[in-house]
Order: sequence, then structure tokens, then C-alpha cells
Amino acid sequence: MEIVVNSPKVKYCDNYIETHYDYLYTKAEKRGNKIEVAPVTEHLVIRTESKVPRVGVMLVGWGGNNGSTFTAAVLANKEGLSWQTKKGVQKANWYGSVTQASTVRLGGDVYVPLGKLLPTVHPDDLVIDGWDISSANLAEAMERAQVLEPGLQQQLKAKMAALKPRPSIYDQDFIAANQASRADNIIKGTKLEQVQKICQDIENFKKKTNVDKVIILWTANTERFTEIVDGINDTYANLKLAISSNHPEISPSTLFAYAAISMKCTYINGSPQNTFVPGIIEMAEKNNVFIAGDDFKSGQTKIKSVLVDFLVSAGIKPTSIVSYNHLGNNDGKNLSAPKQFRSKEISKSNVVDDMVDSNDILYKPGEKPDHVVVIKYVPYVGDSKRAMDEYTSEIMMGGLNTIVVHNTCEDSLLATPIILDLIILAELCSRIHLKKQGQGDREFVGFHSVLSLLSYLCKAPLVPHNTPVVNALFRQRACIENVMKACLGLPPDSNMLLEHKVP
Ligand code: NAI
Ligand code: DG6
Repeated sequence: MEIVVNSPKVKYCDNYIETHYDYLYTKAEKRGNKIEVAPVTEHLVIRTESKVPRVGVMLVGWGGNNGSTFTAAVLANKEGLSWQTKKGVQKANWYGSVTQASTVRLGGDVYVPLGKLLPTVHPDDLVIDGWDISSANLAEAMERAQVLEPGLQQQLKAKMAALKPRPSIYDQDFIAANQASRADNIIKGTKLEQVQKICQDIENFKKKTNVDKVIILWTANTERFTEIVDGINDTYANLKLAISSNHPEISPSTLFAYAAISMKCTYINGSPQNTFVPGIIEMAEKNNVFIAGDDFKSGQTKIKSVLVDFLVSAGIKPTSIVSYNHLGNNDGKNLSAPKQFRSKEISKSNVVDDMVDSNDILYKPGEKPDHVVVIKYVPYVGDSKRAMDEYTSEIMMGGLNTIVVHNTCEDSLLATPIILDLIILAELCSRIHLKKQGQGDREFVGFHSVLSLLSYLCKAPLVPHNTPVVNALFRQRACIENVMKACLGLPPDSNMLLEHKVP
């Protein structure tokens, strides 16, 4: 179905859609006892390139549960596969993907798939490649992951067996020691040589497949946090020197991000570690390359960022949030090591800050709910993660409200559609350019290198320096939807429905 906007402010040109868009927002400032507020209108011209490029995706950690499940899901959907389960026949789908399986209200009761609002890459057209420290081919990786039904694995086996991860950068100091046994596919050499090899791999993939753009996404094991060291990774120039001198505090993921940016490829971090040290952020900004992350927001955190938003905006005060997880996949094994667990603990713990800070009736300055995160490795449950949360909140007159949630989530089946959305939306963002109206010949500019628009998909959203972090899920989703609507000259859905309320 085609969406055609009838408006004098929207032009469909050969190569792009152009809109003259009035961006309305409110400026508010506290001055002593007074709050000064003013509505602001910015008159923008927004151009969205309409030609969808051929996109290549290179996954770091390709042979893991997410990497193999993502690859299998792309193939299964492309080929329209179905397989027998004890409940009947199951067909491949993209449930859990906002771009493929969620809709947006245009007007009245007309809804369209979010991913169809603007021209976006079709999942079937993605070309996939990647790296892994384990040499298993993708069929072996899929079997090892124990995520997909045997009837589907069987049908995919031959195609998946032909896919083999490229050797990768392994540094025992950054992932858990318990991963050593699978590390048989490694790039040797100095850090500079390793970066050069990754750049050659990207170049080789581009040439081999003839893709127009390559997006690189880390779905490898969680690393420990990197120390931010003055003179080493604090600036782009220092990082460059530190790589040349083989400094030990530069992580494999930072080397991947460095290589990706130098090859002008968008780099997305699906794990919690601080790959994006200040030197990488500066490098991305200077090179005008997108970076996004951190850590896929899949199950427990997604619910948390809805529930706490609901409680705080209902005037109820969450005072204690306790989150237990147990899981038995290789991610859980890696996270059973203290330093890698710490990275995940940090990422999972800061996810309610913006909601708490928004309500000074409930919380004094600096006051936060107690928030505890526990993760345990229980091999038997495999990829079926169990997440148990207890939310205790103060209600009226000293009363207490306790909500307990038990969430059994097949981890990689939740993460895979998020990987797809990150790729599709990051690519779309690279085709959107804006300028203020009346700026004549002035160049259009793209979004900031730190692509905060992808916050919806990330537990610990990375945002440009000195800009707000939004964790509340529906605000994050509204951002994606409304930016896409703006590209079509359509207003955000205000939900006022005044057209039905005034006679
Ligand atoms: P996994 O352990 O099954 O896969 C990770 C893969 O990365 C393994 O095949 C491993 O050999 C490989 N690897 C490790 N270091 C590497 C390196 N330096 N270069 C290349 N490959 C490397 O884990 P899974 O379940 O696929 O998760 C991947 C990452 O995504 C983890 O960091 C996890 O914390 C994160 N994540 C997963 C979510 C989920 O719901 N599945 C949600 C949020 C984040
Ligand atoms: C333990 O929680 C393992 C983690 O890798 C999670 O499965 C993953 O980070 C998903 O977390 P969440 O909170 O988004 O469900």
C-alpha cells in the first residue's frame, strides 16, 4: 500500500520527499520562584532520500545466539518458511519488531505499519556477514544456540552451513575467562594490525556483495568496562596513538568501533560495555558517522521502562525495585563473571532515572528508589530467561503497593527483532537531512553522530553530550513515530481527538 500525503507543504521529487515542517515545542526556564514558558515554532525543511540502498550488515559475535537467530530469521522470512510444532504449523514472522510488526495511526482509524511510513530497507534484502572468535559455521552455531525449533533448523541447515564467521579480535582481559574454550578463530597481531584487518574485511565484504552501505553491530559477549584514562582514550588523537602503541586498555569493541568509523560505517553497540569512550565519540563526530547504543532493551527493562513511567506519572512513588534474572545461555555464562556482570548491572540500573527526576512531588532532589539487579547462570534453562521483579511503591497515607512480575522470555527471540529495527532505523536516519526554512543555499545537515533516536531499542541510550536521556518507553517510541511523520509533513498524534469532542 502506498501512502500519499496531500499537502502544499509536501513535495515528492525524483530522489527525495521534501516537507516544509513547523516543529512546535515549549521552552521553559526556572528563574527563582518563577517558571518562564514560551511556545516555540521552528520552520524546517526536511528531506528524506527515497531511494533505498542495498544494505550489508556485519555482526560482531555472528556465531552467538543472537547472531545465528538473526541470520536464520532473515532467511526464514525471506523464504516464507513454516514448520511443524506441537501446537500446529508455525510460519516465519517478525513479531517483536516495531518496524515490521507494529502500526502507527495516521488519522481516524487508518493505521499503517511503522516501517512503511517512509521508504525503508526490506529485511529480505539485507546481506549478512560478520566475525566471531568461535569458528563454528552458522548451522553449527544455530544448533548450539538451541533457540529455534528443529523443523526450522533442518530447513535452514544447508544455507546456514555455508556461512562462516571471519576471525575476530580476542582479548581475555575484556570478556569472561569462561569463554576461552570457544576462542579458536582469532586475528593475531598488534591492535593496529587488528584494526587494519577489520577494515580489510569491511572492504572485502563491500566488494564481494556490491552493497551500497555497511552497518556494523556488536552482538558479541559483554566486555568489562574500559577505564577512561587521560592521554589514552579521552580524545580521538590520543586513542589513535594508543592503538598504535598497542595500549592494553583499548577493548576489542572499541577497536571495532574505530575500524567501522574509519570506514564510514554506522556502528551499533548491542551490549552494555562502554565501547564509546570519549575518543570514539569525538572520532564519530569529526567523521560524521553514526554511532548508537548501548545494550538491546529486550524484556525485563522494557517492562520496567513502562511500569515505572506508569507509576510515577500516576503519582505513585516506587521506592524499591528488585530484579532477579536467571538464564542458561552463553550470555548468562559470560555474565557469571563479576566484571562482565558489573557492566550489565550498570546498564540495567539507570533505566528509571529520567522518570524519577521528572517528579519532585514524589522525590526530593537526588532521591532514588532502591534498585537491585541480580543475574544468575542456570545452564538448564538455556535461552529461556526468567526475570522476576518486585516493585514496591508508596501510595496514599503511607500505604504500600507491591507489584510482582514474572517474565519468561526467550532471550534471543526478543533480541533478534530489535537488531533488525536498529539496522533499519539507523539506515533510514542516514537518509534524512534538515535545515531551517529561509536558509537559501545553506547545506542540509543530518542527525548528530550520536543517534539518540534509537533510544527505544537500547537499555542505556547514548545521547549527544549535554542532551536529555529518555528511558520511558512510550516517549522513546513517540520520538521515532513523530520524526517519521515529520518527514511526511504530518503532525504528531496529540491524542486530543478534539475533532470528536467539539460539536
Ligand atoms: P552469545 O554468547 O550467544 O553470543 C556472543 C558471541 O560473541 C559468541 O558466539 C562469542 O563467541 C562471540 N564473541 C565474543 N567475543 C567476541 C569478539 N571479540 N569478537 C567476535 N565475536 C566474539 O550471546 P547472545 O545471547 O547472542 O548475546 C550477545 C550480546 O547481546 C551479549 O553481550 C548480551 O549481553 C547482549 N544482549 C542480549 C540480549 C538478549 O535478549 N539476548 C539483550 C540485551 C543485550
Ligand atoms: C541477563 O539479564 C542477561 C541479559 O543479557 C539480558 O537477557 C538482556 O540484557 C536483556 O535484558 P532486559 O532487561 O532488556 O530483558
